[in-house]
Amino acid sequence: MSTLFSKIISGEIPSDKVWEDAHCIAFRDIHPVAPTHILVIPRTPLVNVADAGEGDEALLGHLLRVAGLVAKQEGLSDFRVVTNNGAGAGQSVFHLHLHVIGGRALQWPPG
Ligand code: DGP
Repeated sequence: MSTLFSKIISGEIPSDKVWEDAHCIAFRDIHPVAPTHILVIPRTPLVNVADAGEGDEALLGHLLRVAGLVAKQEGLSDFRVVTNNGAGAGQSVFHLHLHVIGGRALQWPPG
C-alpha cells in the first residue's frame, strides 16, 4: 500500500532527513511531541510490526539500531523508541515507523 511516507522516500514530499541508507531513512516528525522527534522508516512499505514476516527480521533489527544511532547523533542518551500498531494504538500512517523521542523528561506509561 502506498502512503505519504512512500512519497517522502521518493522525495516527492520534502522532509528534514537525518539518516539515509540502503534499507531505511529517518526524518524529523512534522508534529514533534518533544525537542527531538524522529521517524525511522524502512524503504520497504511494511504496514506495521504485525505485517512483518520471518524474512523481515534483519530489517526490523536494523531499524532499531538506526533508532539508536540517530538518537546518539542528536546527542541523546535518554530517549524512547515506540511504534504504534493499528489505528486503535494511534497509528495514522500505515507504513511502519519507529518514533525516536527525546530531549525532555518522558512520562510512563504513555497514552
Ligand atoms: P503515527 O501516528 O504513529 O502513525 O505517526 C505518524 C507520524 O507521522 C505523526 O507523528 C506525524 C508524522 N507525519 C505525518 N505526516 C507527515 C509528513 O508529511 N511529514 C513528516 N515529517 N511527518 C509526518
